[in-house]
Amino acid sequence: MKRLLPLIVLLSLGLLIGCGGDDEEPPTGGGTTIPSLQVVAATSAPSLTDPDDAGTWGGITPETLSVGAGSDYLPKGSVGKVSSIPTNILVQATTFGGNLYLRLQWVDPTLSAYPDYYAVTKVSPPVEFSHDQIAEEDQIYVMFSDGAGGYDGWNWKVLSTGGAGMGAGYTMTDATTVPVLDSAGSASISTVVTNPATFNQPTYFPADTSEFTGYKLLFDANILHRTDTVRLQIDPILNDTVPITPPLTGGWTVGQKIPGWLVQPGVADRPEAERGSRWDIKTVDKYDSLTNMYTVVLCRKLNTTYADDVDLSVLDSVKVKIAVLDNQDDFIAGGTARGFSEFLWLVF
Ligand SMILES: [Ca+2]
Ligand SMILES: [Ca+2]
Ligand SMILES: [Ca+2]
Repeated sequence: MKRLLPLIVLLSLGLLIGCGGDDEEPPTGGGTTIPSLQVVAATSAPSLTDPDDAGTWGGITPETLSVGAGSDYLPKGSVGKVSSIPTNILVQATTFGGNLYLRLQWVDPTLSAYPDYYAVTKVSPPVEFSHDQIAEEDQIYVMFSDGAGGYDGWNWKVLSTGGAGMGAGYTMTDATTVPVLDSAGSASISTVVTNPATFNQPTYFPADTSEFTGYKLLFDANILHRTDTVRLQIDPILNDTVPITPPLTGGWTVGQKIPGWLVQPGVADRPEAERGSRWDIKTVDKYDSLTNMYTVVLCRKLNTTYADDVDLSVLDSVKVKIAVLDNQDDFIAGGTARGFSEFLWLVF
């Protein structure tokens, strides 16, 4: 027992320090050790076109955060039951040129990227569609504690922000409200616009129409208006390509999807003053259908100068929590499609 005494004293001391730790002092808080990640500056700009960028991320060991394993992970009292999709998320971080770069990886067995879509219900002729507006897709919130019970939120959605290489800024001010979008810029900017319906038929189609298999319909390329005619398919009787007008021709399959939103590329390249506080986060992502792994890189200025953002440039550390939503658009609702991570200290 005598031999153990120094150890017990040491452990007790450690426990006391742990419990008494200020919430804003890494690495402990609330009696539980909070993982921390030392953010080291990069020597060159991390890629915003390649989410793997081995030159940047190959040398940074990821921190693994648990997701949804306990009520302690809830960000607010009003947020409902925690679920466990996924069970963990890998986080890497670095800085370069006054920006914070985060790389997140998590497993999601379903690429849920159709918040609004038309589906082929009848193939010949004319092709008929249903129109589903479910407003749900895979997404994350990276939540930076503002030190006053709220969060500065970076929100990435697989299609409706990520399709344009962006994340949207949100403010989470108290325990009773849903996240509120950061203030807009001087110009009204959207990363997506609706693909209008006429009698349930989409107005815009991918230019390869029936061959289309993706979920991103880009507004400024590979797009076909319903009244355009194209030479697209072989007519079996004429044995020649014939001009057709979508969607009245064959070549479609039942269940095939046409995006209900058109992605506006180039939003990330627009002037900062136009993008404003709402669109101050740039992203690049990929989904690996073999490993079911999302990889998302997010980049924002440490100090955006906007009032609705936490100024990370004056902090030596910040507490971060991540919300992972699987084909879900409701931040507050419980259920199996939404989980929150434990806290992580980013130490600058
Ligand atoms: Ca999913
Ligand atoms: Ca912002
Ligand atoms: Ca913000």
